[in-house]
Amino acid sequence: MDLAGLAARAEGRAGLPIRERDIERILAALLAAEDIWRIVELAGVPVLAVCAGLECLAEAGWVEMAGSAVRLTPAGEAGCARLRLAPARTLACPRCGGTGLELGLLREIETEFHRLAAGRPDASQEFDQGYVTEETTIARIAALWAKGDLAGKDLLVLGDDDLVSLAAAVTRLPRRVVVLDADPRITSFIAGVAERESLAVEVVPHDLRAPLPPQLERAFDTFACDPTESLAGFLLFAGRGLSALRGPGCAGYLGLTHAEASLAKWRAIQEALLGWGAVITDLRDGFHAYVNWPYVETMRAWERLPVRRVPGGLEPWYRSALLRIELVTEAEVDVGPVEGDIFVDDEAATT
Ligand code: SPD
Repeated sequence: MDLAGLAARAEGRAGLPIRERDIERILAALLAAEDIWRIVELAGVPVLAVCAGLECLAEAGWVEMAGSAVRLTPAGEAGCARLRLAPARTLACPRCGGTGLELGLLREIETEFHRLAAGRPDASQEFDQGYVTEETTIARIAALWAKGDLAGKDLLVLGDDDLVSLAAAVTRLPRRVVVLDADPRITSFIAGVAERESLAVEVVPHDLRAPLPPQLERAFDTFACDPTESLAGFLLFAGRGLSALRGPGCAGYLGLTHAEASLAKWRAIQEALLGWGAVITDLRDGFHAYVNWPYVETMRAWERLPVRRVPGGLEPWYRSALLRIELVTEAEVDVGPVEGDIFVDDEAATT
């Protein structure tokens, strides 16, 4: 089998960058799993690239679909052995789940946060929402704290279906917490909980396609967000966040997947961040785990899946890296108002 040729065929079909190494990753995932969502997670390749790769592998006789399972055929198994491919492994630490953080000091906060988050709004497709597990939100807070970006700092949260603003405020560590969101269900939920629980959270209804209100520019030490993953959407969130920072030494936290972002997109993002005066200081792949959202059957990738199965149970398949960036110069961001859809590009799968 010519993997490079197969990758080129898959790339032509999907209209996405797909390399020989991506096909190897898909094969390694197939050696470890038969469930399509687990294959996507283990492969670490955009969902739509996995779909195109599996289609081409099936045409080559290496893969077959059996009910809801996706399997290597005997020819595929023999081919993987010839290529000396090993089953994909996460090898995540069982104690921290791969975050690298000990949450001991935050366990009480986590219990409190579960109580505050009860009754939260469902993830809405209109805003490309899909929130992280509550343990992940607490781990994100722990990451900010451990890096000195939480205690005594002014924190801006841009888009907050993850309820980071509430988790931050409940620690009573930040000096100020401001949250922006375009979804009125999210802003009223956060404002309601904050008022009921006497938490200092300032809630500002705001659509990030518009520049920040002037009083929020250059006013924060830290920003946090989990952007939509189209290149334009991701850079919009990152650019608005950077323009909210006071200057060098201030930091931003973002989530970035492999499920909707090829390494070509990762590169474009990293180039933009460098150009804006920021560097990536920390990158923890697979840090964020997401709760399965309720609109799988209407999301963009559904029709292209080789087997259509709604992810079951509580086991997350959608994960993202935690990126911490820090300004080393004044932010040099010039992102004006944006119109129209910010959620879809060629690699978007879950919008
Ligand atoms: N569309 C459902 C999943 C949305 C998750 N958004 C966060 C992506 C990580 N940046």
